[in-house]
Formats: sequence, structure tokens, C-alpha cells
Amino acid sequence: ERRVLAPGAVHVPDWLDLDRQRELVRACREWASEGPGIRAAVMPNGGQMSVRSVCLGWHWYPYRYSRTRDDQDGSPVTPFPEWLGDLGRDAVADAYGDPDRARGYRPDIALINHYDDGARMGLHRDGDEQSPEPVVSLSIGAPCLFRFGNTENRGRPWTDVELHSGDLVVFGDESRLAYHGVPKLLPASDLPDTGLAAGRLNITLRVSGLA
Ligand code: MD3
Ligand code: FE
Repeated sequence: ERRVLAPGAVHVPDWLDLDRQRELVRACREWASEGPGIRAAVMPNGGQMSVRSVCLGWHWYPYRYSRTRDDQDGSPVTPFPEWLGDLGRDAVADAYGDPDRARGYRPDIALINHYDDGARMGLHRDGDEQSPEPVVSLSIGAPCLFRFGNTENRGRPWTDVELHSGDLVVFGDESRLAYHGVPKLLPASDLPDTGLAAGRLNITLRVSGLA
């Protein structure tokens, strides 16, 4: 099942089977334990983000990318593994129903966000990548309310969508620079046993366009 949210934005509910979700949780636990660990980024105004995150390939901190964790201990970022790029290509092919569209898709960044019950992400645009290639979003664990806005401003119109464990969303074309956010997690009942103890995991794959 594919749901087109807007031109270039496609939601594929339950795309990841349970084995894939468990494999990703295991990998994220490993990545989160390397170096300085999984941390909440600090905004230029001094405020801390409520999600905790870890990056592969390129390290993001507000609002730039670096090969080293410049806002933490300066250590080199964890490499982006080839198998994750393969997963991203499969995701783009399935979401757009077009293997040709996916053939040249080579993500080199993964941003892994963990939300605990109170965490949220305000409406923002992802503009730090130099490439217009799509963003692949994978959700695991507790469901959330995802707000998909317009490309002009933080206001209406927006569409509220529930994202559940295993869901894929691909954001490309005209939707690549749309405002979006996560107003809240939703009550978790009957969650699949992914190995995630609590909260929600979101993995986004991106193309940096950086050398
Ligand atoms: C729409 N993450 O990491 S994923 C982020 O669920 C981020 O953790 C949210 O926003 C999360 O930047 C939302 C969905 C998402 C990701 C990137 C997008 C939607 C997007 C880029 C462009 C448009
Ligand atoms: Fe974002």
C-alpha cells in the first residue's frame, strides 16, 4: 500500500518486516554505544533538543554537517555502511514504484533519532544537505503524530499522519523542502517486539552532496 501525501511524498505503511526492524534496532543500539554515545543536540540559543540522536557518515549539529563530532568530543563520525545504502535504494524504488528512479540513489548520511515519551520535534525544514535527492524515513517502536506542512512557512495547510512501527516515508521532489515535525508520540499498544525497550526510533537516510 502506497499513500501519496503530496507530490514526491509517499507513505508506505508497514514496509519493514519484523526481522528488518529487529536488525535495525540492534544496529542502532551498537551505533548509539560508540564514542560519545547518543546525545541531544544543543541549539544556538542554548536549548537542548528533546530527541537524542546519533549520525553515520556525516555528523549533524545545528545547522551543519561535519566528518567529526565537532560539538562533542571531536571524534570521527561512524561510517555509513553499504547495506544501509542498499536499504535506502529499495525504499525509494518501492515508494516511487520506479526502480529507475532509485538506481542512482546513494545516501551517505543516516540520522538516527530516539524519542522518549515527552520528546517532540518542532516544524522545520531539512536544508543542510547540498543535494535535492530524497530523504528516506523509517520508523520503529511507538507510533507518533507526524505533521507534514507546506513549503512556504510553519503555518497551515498541513496534514497530520500517524507513523507506526515499520512505516516508510520518502520525501523528494517538491516535498523535499517542506516543513515537517513530530508534535507528539502516541500511546503504544500491541507494539511488535522489535527489541526497542521504549519510545520511538526514526532513521533518516540522506544524500549530503558534500565532498
Ligand atoms: C520531509 N525527523 O530528522 S522523519 C529529521 O520522525 C526529522 O524523527 C522526524 O524531521 C522524525 O530531520 C521526521 C520525516 C521526515 C524527514 C525528513 C524530511 C520528513 C521530511 C525532509 C523533507 C521533508
Ligand atoms: Fe526533518
